[in-house]
Amino acid sequence: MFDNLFNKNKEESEKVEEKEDLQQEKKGFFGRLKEGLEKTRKGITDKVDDIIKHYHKIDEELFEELEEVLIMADIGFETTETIIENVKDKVKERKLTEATDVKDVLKEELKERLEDVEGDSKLNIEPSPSIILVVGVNGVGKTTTIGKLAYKFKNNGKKVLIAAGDTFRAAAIEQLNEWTNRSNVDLISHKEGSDPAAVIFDGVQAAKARKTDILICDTAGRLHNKKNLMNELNKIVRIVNREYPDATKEILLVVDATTGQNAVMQAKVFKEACNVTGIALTKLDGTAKGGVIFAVQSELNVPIKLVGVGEGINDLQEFDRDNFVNAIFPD
Ligand SMILES: Nc1nc2c(ncn2[C@@H]2O[C@H](COP(=O)(O)OP(=O)(O)O)[C@@H](O)[C@H]2O)c(=O)[nH]1
Ligand SMILES: [Mg+2]
Repeated sequence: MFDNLFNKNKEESEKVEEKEDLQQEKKGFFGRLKEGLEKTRKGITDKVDDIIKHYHKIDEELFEELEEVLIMADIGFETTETIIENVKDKVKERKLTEATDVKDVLKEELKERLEDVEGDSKLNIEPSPSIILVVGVNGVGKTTTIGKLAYKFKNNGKKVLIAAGDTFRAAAIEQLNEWTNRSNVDLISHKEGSDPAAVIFDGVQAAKARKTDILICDTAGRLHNKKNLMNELNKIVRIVNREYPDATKEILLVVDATTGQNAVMQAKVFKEACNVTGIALTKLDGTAKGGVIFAVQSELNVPIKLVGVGEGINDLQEFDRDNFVNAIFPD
């Protein structure tokens, strides 16, 4: 009888879990994004709303306060200046006078700023075979992003292989091993301290032999010696170009949104060293400084391709500028 009772409870708790999964599903991508951007939304929209309430009519001081909010949200000085100038122009052009009208113009302007970049916001993975080289300083979320990507690609029916190019710490290889076990994809690794370029070389040979669709390469990100790091990256890029000339290539730079303007600086350093083709902005869930996305994109002129909004395997999204701005400024 107790057994029965226990089983019944178990069944019920399984039902509850199923329901929670379903709710999670229903929340969907936009819901997840909105949740992930909650701090940024509070930092920007709530303050913008306060300003609008305070002013009623549009005037110069309103713009000054607006500017302050954008700078506080780490949109960056230059980018903020441009945004404010353009909003002012549009307000004038359209002969708007009510403070409440400013919000829509600002929203429109933010979307346009995110559009203003060369290149596509889709990852370069077609046609197969393709290779994604993931670069960025330590701790920004490279390995986590690779784990999430591998899972996503695998679920889309792709044949995925990962190369553990961060040979600097044994823990980095082990961490990748755990992610690959979760998504059931293969991993090419050497022992700690070995030559990262040799790992990538082996990864490419294995990808060819196994007819892999997408090879994702992790790399080390020690920035205390910028020159060495950049030499190492150059060597890896050379090997990839030589050994896998026909593969579709993506050099994905990962930057951490919680570091604010530092993310912009890091991105500039990496862009100098290799031909970065896309940016993944991580940890947006942990910061009110999500506005840094505007600074990164406009100051680098490299498209943002992915955003990380949590530590879970599903918390990586393809970047969509309309969704992003709508999540910060819900109607
Ligand atoms: N909250 C949050 N944490 C993240 C995100 N992406 C990565 N992390 C965490 O950031 C830490 C460093 O990530 P890791 O992938 O090891 O960085 P790496 O050194 O660049 O490979 C880990 O604790 C991750 O769980 C994200 O989008 N949101
Ligand atoms: Mg790592």
